[in-house]
Amino acid sequence: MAVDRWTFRPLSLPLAAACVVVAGLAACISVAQAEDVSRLIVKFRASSVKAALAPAARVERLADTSGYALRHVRPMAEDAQVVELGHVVPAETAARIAAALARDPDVEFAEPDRRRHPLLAANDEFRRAQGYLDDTPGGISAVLAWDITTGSPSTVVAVLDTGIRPHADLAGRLLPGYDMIAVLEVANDGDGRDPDPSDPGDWLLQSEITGNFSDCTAGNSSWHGTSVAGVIGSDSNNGVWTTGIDWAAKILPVRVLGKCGGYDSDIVDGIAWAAGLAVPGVPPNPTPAHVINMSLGGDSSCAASYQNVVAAAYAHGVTRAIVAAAGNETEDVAGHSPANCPGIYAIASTTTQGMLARYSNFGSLIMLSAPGGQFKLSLGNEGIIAISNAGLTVPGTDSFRNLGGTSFAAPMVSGTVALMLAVAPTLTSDQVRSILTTTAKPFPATSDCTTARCGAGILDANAAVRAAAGIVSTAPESVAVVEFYNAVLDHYFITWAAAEIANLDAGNTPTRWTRTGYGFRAGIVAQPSTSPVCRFYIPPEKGDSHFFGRGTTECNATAAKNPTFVLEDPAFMQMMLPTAGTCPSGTVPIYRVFSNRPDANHRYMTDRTVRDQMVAKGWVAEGDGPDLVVMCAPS
Ligand SMILES: [Ca+2]
Ligand SMILES: [Ca+2]
Ligand SMILES: [Ca+2]
Repeated sequence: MAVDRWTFRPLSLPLAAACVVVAGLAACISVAQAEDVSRLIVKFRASSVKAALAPAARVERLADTSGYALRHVRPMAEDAQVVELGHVVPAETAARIAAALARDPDVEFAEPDRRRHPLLAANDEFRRAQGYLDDTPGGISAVLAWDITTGSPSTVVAVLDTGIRPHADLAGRLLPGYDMIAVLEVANDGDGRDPDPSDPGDWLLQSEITGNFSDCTAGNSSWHGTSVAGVIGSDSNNGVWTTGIDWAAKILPVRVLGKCGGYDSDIVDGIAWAAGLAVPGVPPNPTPAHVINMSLGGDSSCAASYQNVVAAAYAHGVTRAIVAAAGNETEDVAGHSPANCPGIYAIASTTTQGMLARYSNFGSLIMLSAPGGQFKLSLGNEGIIAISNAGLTVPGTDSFRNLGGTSFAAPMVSGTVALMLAVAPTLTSDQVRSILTTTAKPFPATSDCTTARCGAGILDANAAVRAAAGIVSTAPESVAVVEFYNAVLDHYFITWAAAEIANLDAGNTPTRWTRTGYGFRAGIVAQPSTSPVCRFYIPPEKGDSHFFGRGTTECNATAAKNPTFVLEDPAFMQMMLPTAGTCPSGTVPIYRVFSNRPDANHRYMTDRTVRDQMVAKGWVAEGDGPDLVVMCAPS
């Protein structure tokens, strides 16, 4: 049996491990989902034969008899009890669990502990001037989306732009980022590439309009990256400055634009780095971006370097949306890059009335429109009010500006995708694109926009977020388990928990874990046919590892033989067990192999060929029947 073998701990995840130990996985998933439930309210019958037991003991009995992972949290008024579920589940699932528990003779009633929300109305200073956030035909209805989520700090949005100023309304939101500008005269910060993406200013004096800069126009610093970042994710409901679309996501500033713009070589490398791909001479990005915003462009067809990097970025798996401004030339976007590149979300700009903004590019390559303001209007709802900097050349104090351009339409989409990923972190890029286009608001009858000119419609953040949440709740009982490998330790590890996956992807571990590309699906809510798969943490002095045991028999045996093992979760997954080594229909066999080394490790997989390769390397197959099957996963 594998249960008494010592193994090394495959990873150090202080945050995740801690929350697993104390509260089950519910606390580990930093996804704000208004429609998800982690607790129940249970009232036991005063007349029951178990009434003499303490509430915690009655909850334990109820967990035993029902098969659900339940933990007593605290007593409530009127003798009701707050009871924690093992996992965050959709409200409908919680209702089913509650209904099942209510059938227990000891239970008077059981119900989901739902969260109620005020209709969030941000109190920021300029909120009322940010009409594009409103639920109007030309607005993005973010105000309604915030009743579902205001975002997750686990989501990373890269802003490839002029760099960033540490504006007070971005406090706590900025990741370190990188300055990807290699050419000194463009960089304007005295050096080439460096780890500081601060925006030193991109002003151009008339005397500088010569040589490489002869096609540029003299002007003051734009602080463009700070404004774009502010549209996506200003600190919100903090009473000052502006309201962002996502209130929690992290902004990853990648500086690619300096004086007179930026070079493709830097922008392409910026995309690669933001997505988590290797860039020669640049340290790896520890926090790859789920969304990449590029409010930049120029005249050309889509260059091969962009096509390559966009495909590679999506293939790498973290990045789900690469969003680009369509451009401000009142021309077909087909001639403007990178918005015209395959896989890039090309965003046109509409007015508050739902008209195509008079500067906006258009055409059949536009995916979607979003409000982008109009140029040269005085302060008012028609502009995009965004945070900025008061410096005309070098940085000055924090400020705001009234702006217009497709540069500000694109971040509306980026911020919305961040909200979508907060409620549905596993959405694929295809799903994100499909949701955004199918939920877009139709162009008003009076609009000069058609789907041939302005894309599928006007961004509807509310409908998109609700659709994203719906995708989660229609398939709640099966999650993707991701396998990681650590080449230093030669260890494997599996998890489905979003926070753990993000930590591992981000490299927040002493040694690097990478995805193997393998995995399987797992149930997380108990069904009559399933058995819990427990997750033990083996303390450092005993091996420092994780072990996943199948069913109550193996889990109990493991705990009995190894009292120092920490039972992180009695039901990390819910799987079916094989009968005489045969899995039921609708499931696939999971194989388990043991490394058979002092630095013990287990690997779990569905691929028999991979299993046999591991066995050929000296690993030992464990399981039932002639095929040695350990458990059965949803197919
Ligand atoms: Ca530099
Ligand atoms: Ca720099
Ligand atoms: Ca604010």
